[in-house]
Amino acid sequence: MRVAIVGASGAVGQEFLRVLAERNFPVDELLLFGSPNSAGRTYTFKGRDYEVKLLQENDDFRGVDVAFVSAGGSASKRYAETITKHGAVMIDNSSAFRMEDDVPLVVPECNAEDALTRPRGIIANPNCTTIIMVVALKPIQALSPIKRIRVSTYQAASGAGAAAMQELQEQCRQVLDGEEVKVDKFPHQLAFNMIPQVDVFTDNDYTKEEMKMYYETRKILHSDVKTSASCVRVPSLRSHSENIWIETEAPVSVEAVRSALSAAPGITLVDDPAHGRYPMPLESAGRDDVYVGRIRQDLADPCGLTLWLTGDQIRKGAALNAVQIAEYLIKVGQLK
Ligand code: 2RA
Repeated sequence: MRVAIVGASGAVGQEFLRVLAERNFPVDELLLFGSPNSAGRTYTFKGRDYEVKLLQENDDFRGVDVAFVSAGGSASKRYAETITKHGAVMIDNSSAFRMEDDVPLVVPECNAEDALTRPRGIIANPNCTTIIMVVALKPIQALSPIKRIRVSTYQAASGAGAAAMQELQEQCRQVLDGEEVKVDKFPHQLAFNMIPQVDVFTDNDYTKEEMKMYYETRKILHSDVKTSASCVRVPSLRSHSENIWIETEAPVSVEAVRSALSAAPGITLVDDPAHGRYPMPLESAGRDDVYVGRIRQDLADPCGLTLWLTGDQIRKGAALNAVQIAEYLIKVGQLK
């Protein structure tokens, strides 16, 4: 298979290389693309060096079977035609196409079949916070439809990219060394702080990140569920966390939820409060699964449940989810 990675130097681009190698994805030929800043760099994949080519409007994607794209929304929009015109399946990590009717928005554990119909050759990867939430909610939805979701996120620096992770580490050092703290990738100092803003504010005073959770969840779960999200950037390095309150149509017991989640793909249940066992971002960082715990009845709502989860934003929240979509297409014979 001819595989392309667009945005190869970014945090997600680098994770694509690791995930493809670890999962032994059938790569016969690999092409790396990037901006003028990253063109010319070399990266190693399975012992071979590959040079990043400049992404431009030409025929470089002729013969490419699948392109994993993570270079930002404007690059995705600008180069979608270039990437797909010779038949490549474009799996796009940006928000550019997620809510378009003719672009499926896919989390394989929830709606893999949606990937089969893609008139524009594009499949969108949802936002990381949505992905890790719906993986945990899908098995509960099968017990009783979910009417309402309230969620507070605790998002790691990794969500803002590799340079932002670096900035958090630098800021920590600057604080500890008594130096001036430099702020560039975040709206405020993140070190020893929390910022109740991820992405920009929209007209209703929710941020774009919060509205993504509202709209994307409905599209993936094929449901008119309403989600009210508060998204917060916290000073952890990678792996997002979420506290979720859901309201189901009929009451669902904690035991039924635990057993559904234990049997569900992509989830590790860590829910043993008596022994202080619950998911934490340090433990889920670098791992594939979404970790779920603290499952309990909502004291304020007889049809309500509360749960806590952590999931690696770069992995399941981005690169791994995209690769799993491609693996599904191979399984059903839509990618050779
Ligand atoms: C963030 N969700 O954490 C974003 C990345 N897609 O900033």
